[in-house]
Amino acid sequence: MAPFTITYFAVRGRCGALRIMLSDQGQEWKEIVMNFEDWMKGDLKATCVFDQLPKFEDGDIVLYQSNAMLRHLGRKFGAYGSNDTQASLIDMMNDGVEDLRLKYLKLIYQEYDTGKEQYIKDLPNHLSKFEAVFAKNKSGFLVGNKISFADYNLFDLLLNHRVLCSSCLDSFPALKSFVDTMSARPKIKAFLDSDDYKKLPINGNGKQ
Ligand code: 6SG
Repeated sequence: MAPFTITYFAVRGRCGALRIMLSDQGQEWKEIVMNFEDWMKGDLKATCVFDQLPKFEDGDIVLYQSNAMLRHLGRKFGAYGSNDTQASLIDMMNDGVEDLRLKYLKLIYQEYDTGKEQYIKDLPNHLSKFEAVFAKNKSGFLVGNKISFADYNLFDLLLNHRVLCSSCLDSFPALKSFVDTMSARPKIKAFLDSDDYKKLPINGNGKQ
């Protein structure tokens, strides 16, 4: 049996990148799906280090915080650069992805109806930073010449943004090519085509 277990709500949310990464690395994992009613009872919440899901188990290792999970798999599967310098650069890029994810989640959960137009207007300002990194690095990955956990994280977030605004990558050829190339990786393609992936909403409030 696979050593990995994800405990989370029935959403892609903060496990989107993690599941894509596990798939691409040829891994299997178990899902424990928490519904709102059971979560509100508080028993599981009381056991979570930061009172929140997702929870990720790798054998006896128990992790909270989605970015720590990505880093864990990055170390485990050689998706954390080829040396310390690259690892630091990958951390930097992942923090950049997290900054954009937090803006996205604020829009989705707090100001969707009033803030969507402005968010889409500001988006090129954020996307252009990642476009410039790809344009400079030329390998098709954020750092070095092999895939890292930050690539999976950015890919997942860009998929969400294309749902938010289908044309948002139109003026970013390197980002568009990145998304196309990642989507075509056979194990990612199979996962994105699966019912397990498609049945889950992106976010917990139905907004996307
Ligand atoms: C929510 O914020 O799904 N965890 C969330 N919410 C429940 O009691 N920094 C960490 C990390 O990166 C952030 C964790 C994150 O891992 S994620 C959590 O635990 C709590 O705080 C977004 C998500 N939302 C779905 C949701 C949670 C509460 C309301 C909507 C599930 C659906 C309805 C209820 C439970 Fe629901």
